[in-house]
Amino acid sequence: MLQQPSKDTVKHGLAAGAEQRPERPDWTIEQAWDRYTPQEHAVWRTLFERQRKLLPGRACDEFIRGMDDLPIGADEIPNFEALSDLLIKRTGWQVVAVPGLVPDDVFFEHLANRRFPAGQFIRKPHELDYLEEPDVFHDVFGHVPMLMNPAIADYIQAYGEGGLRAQRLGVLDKLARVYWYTVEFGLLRQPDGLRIYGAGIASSAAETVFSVEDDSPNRIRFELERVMRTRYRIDDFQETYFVIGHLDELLRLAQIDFAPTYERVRQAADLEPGDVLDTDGVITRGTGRYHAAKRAG
Ligand code: HBI
Ligand code: FE
Repeated sequence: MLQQPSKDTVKHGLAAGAEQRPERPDWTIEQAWDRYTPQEHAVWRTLFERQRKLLPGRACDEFIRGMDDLPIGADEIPNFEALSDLLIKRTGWQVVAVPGLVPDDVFFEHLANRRFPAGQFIRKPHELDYLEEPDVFHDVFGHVPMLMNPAIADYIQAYGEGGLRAQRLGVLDKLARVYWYTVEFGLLRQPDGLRIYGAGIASSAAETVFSVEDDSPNRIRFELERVMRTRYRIDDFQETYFVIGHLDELLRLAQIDFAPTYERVRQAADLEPGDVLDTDGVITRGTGRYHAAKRAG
């Protein structure tokens, strides 16, 4: 058996999904907001309060502002229609409910059309720190505030379009790494320090602190080809975080043709999550202590 991982992460594995048969071809379901129980709203509150204390000074300004502007609070699981009403005015995005992980092509099709598929369910009280599939807390608390930002909004749409292309080219694993190390686990260099913009971090109490304060992980300047070559961990904290200088960098990334980069990356060897290269723009060289201790058991 796998050891129970200690972090609140979600397993966004490749070729995911599909143990249930969808009723609709796009896999959406009703949110059925009225059917959440008081216990489910209470789980939301616990997670929300915990992150509310941790994120100021650790999450980027755009995340905090996005959260402030949205109808997201401690008291109840947000209503997707209310979120969509505001989001659509800001950046043209909507939030739709799905049962959990959906197949890659279905996921990309939604993103390409500015629909963010959010897990309808919420984790159980005994799963506060770890779950296998993205739930409403990860998807709404983690992702939706950044969808209020025009650069991220365009970037995630481009990822959906690029995902369909990458599938045809047989390089989806490479593109998925870019999503992972930006949208999910990205850090941003603000004038006042390194800040979180990735949803996988922002929805995790322990990784919120680990990613910006611990001396264990590497923090390396984001570089497209470098990131495409780098494997990632789905069941524990990242060994390396990639840092962008500005959210507009993602916009530029959304506009370039990845095809020549895929070709170069195909020729190059994959890198392990903790590798550091001479050519890297190293911001902090991690001690590796956390993962070394885990490997030692
Ligand atoms: N489905 N609901 C959901 N959320 C995801 O983040 C997701 C998914 N299906 C596939 C997937 N992610 C990844 O495999 C792609 O980003 C590559
Ligand atoms: Fe996610």
